[in-house]
Amino acid sequence: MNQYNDKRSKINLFKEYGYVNFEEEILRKFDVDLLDKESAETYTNLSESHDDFIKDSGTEGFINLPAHNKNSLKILDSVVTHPKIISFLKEIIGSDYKIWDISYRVSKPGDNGLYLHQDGPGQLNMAILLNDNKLKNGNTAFLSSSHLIAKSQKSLKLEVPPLILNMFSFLFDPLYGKRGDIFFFSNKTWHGRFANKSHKENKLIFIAFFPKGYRYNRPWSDDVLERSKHLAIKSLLPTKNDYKDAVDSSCELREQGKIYNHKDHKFTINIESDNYLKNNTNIGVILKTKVIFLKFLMIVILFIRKGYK
Ligand SMILES: O=C(O)CCC(=O)C(=O)O
Repeated sequence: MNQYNDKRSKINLFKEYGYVNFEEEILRKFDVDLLDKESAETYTNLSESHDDFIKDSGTEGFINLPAHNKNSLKILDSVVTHPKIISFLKEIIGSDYKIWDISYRVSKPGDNGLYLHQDGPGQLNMAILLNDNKLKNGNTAFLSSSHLIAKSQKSLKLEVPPLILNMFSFLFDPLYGKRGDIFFFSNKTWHGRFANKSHKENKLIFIAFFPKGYRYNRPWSDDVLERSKHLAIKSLLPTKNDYKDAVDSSCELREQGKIYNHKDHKFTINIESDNYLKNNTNIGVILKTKVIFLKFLMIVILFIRKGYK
């Protein structure tokens, strides 16, 4: 069962599956074209030795998009201040959130994909699709509803390698959509990336939102903050002071049971609590079966590796 034929509200779908395609016309075609064209140009011209260049298990791209692409801030401003997006964010992440990362990612033909993992607590990613993708090729893969599993993926030793993810791709659901779509996923949902066996690149922009009091990576430069000063997005871009006062959102917090809670936090932090999960959610038989099957595969891999030593 996946959500693509499910007609319930986006908020309810997100809470149940751990991801949702917004399927609303939020971005104008003109703006998507501009984002795509300028990001691709920056990526082509950026030196691989630049701090912002990403070369990571098959994906490439760069972080810190507004620092490189002067037009992007205005376009992203129109997305994150759209009333439908604001009401979704408020319900899912709480009323006081910040954007700590905006990156451009390209999965190239031949990319072998990315292992299944979780990210730090609270993180909510928005993806802007820069091409249609209705197949499983170079796009993010999700184990549906796995954000509702109380134990961490790490503690269950289920960080499945890309080979297994691709061999048993029917277990996972893709980040599906068409060019210009807005997609959200909880970074607690077990996710990785399908191999790119096509001849086309899969490109998107990731915007990483974090709830009040959390931080990630580094604050925005004075240059980006200055350029955003007449835009509403400015209040969402963390400064050096926000960085100083915040907790680093890392997987270690989850492993150590040190989740920072605030009364303004909502779903993305609530799902870090065993009590919340016990009282509000239910793990279905399909998910349980998939997890048991993945565990079995991981034991087989361990066994084979030992045999080769
Ligand atoms: O590249 C992707 O599709 C997934 C990226 C991802 O898993 C991550 O940034 O945590």
